[in-house]
Amino acid sequence: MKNLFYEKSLKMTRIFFVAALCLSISGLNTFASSHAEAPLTSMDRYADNTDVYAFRSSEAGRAGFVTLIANFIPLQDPSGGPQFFRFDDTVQYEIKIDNTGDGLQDITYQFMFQTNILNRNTVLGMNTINIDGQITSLADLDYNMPQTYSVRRIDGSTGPNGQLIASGLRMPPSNIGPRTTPNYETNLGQPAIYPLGTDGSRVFCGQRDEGFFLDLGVFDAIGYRSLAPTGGVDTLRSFNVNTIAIEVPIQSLTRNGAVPTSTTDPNAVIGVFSTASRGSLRTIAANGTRSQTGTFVQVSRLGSPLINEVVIPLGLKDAFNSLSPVNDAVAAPAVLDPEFPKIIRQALGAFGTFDGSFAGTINLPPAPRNDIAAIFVTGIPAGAVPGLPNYTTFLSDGQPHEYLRLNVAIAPVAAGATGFSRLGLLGGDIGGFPNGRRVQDDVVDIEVRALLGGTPFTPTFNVSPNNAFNDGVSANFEGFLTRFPYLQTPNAGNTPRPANFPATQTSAPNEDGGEMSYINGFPGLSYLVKPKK
Ligand SMILES: [Ca+2]
Ligand SMILES: [Ca+2]
Ligand SMILES: [Ca+2]
Ligand SMILES: [Ca+2]
Repeated sequence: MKNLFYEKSLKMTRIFFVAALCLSISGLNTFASSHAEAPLTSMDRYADNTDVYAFRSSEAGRAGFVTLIANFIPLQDPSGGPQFFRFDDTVQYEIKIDNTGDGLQDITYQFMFQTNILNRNTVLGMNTINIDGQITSLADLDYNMPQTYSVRRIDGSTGPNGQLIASGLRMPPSNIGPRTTPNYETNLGQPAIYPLGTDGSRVFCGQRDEGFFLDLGVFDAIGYRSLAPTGGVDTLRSFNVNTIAIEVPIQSLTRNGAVPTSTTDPNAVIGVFSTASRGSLRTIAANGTRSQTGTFVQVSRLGSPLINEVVIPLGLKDAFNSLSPVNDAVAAPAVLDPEFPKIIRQALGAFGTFDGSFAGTINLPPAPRNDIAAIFVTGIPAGAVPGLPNYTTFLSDGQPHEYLRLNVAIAPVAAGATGFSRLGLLGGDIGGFPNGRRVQDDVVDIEVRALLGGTPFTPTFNVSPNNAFNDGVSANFEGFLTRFPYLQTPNAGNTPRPANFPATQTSAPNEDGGEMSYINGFPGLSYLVKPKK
């Protein structure tokens, strides 16, 4: 049934698109969609885009390639078994590229997953003891619920059904723990990197360490511990995500099918975003089975980080997740007069930082914020940033289209290399965000500074504290790989999770009256929660 639905849905893509267009004009409230930052997606995590990355590959020997990554299924506790984490067989996951600036994808990489169950008589799930209980290869029979996937490329030459470029690729299991999945990266992670076609492309789908790093205390009334680059808490430390990563030659993504040589070449800029779609009709049968049929409807969408979180108003968040970038004009008012910088001003004016290093008034650029629009919805025109090499990330037909914009003619700057800055463009490094997004880019600090006007686009406001914000977390705790798929080995289940708070913190009351004790001195045994009702 799924395959039939799958084929049918592909044919329906265009019909859906026209329908979506009409709906977006007729009334936003008819939309339903999701992402953890939005009301509906927060309840649909298997279709929840968490982060998109797009960058020139920095791995040795891969200079002619672009890496595109879309992450899903946030906040995975590595020990969350026995089903653990796999992609949703009923979700259509896609990475889309607009290389013409009209907000419509010209190239789509479409991923569909299928779970198989070897032994239905076990009480366990993803793994069980079919042979010896250890999963030491992708083909190991103890991998009891192996998931495979297909990759389809849809572009102008393939027609709406696209071209199947791979099928039956086996996902690695989640990193279940040191007994079940020993030597995870060697046995299961690296073998799950597959070649695609004959042009050197590669693909990886599977669990990874959560590479997004920030202090989520920011959502507690801008609870910055300080404004320094260190001293915060990598709140997402030790969590995992599910990753879809693809690495393809530059010329397979550009408008003219060529490798651009000039950083001001309009053909050099590509727009990248990711979506997840579900069948419009979900059936829950009395025998316990569930199915989805009907046209695929987009329920999650992501380009630049944090836009839906901190720019799009609550009442529009679900709608934004259902929109194509072609229709982003409806969200333009939120971009031109964003609320979040005002919240920062208000909260820090009232509370300051935890360490008392900052308390005071922040002056903000007045609306309309054309600087924000340039950074996020049209791209940066050539010559717009004095003092930096001339380049462009401009990609727009004049309308706002929110996605990552990557100039593929700009040479990659690897983390640690000369010229690298975690602040990307703001740090004088045009190899990073908002020129695409590398895994190491500190997008939280970059975006907060941008929202406060602390950029060269608004010189009057490009002063401290506007251009000096740090959330105290400047790197992913687990680090990154220097090779595809760049995101680190997933954190293993069944190992006590390290603390998400400084070791100096000893105890704090729980909201519901329980008592939370943090045990220090044990790197693994970091906290206990004792509910007291
Ligand atoms: Ca296009
Ligand atoms: Ca085995
Ligand atoms: Ca991490
Ligand atoms: Ca930061």
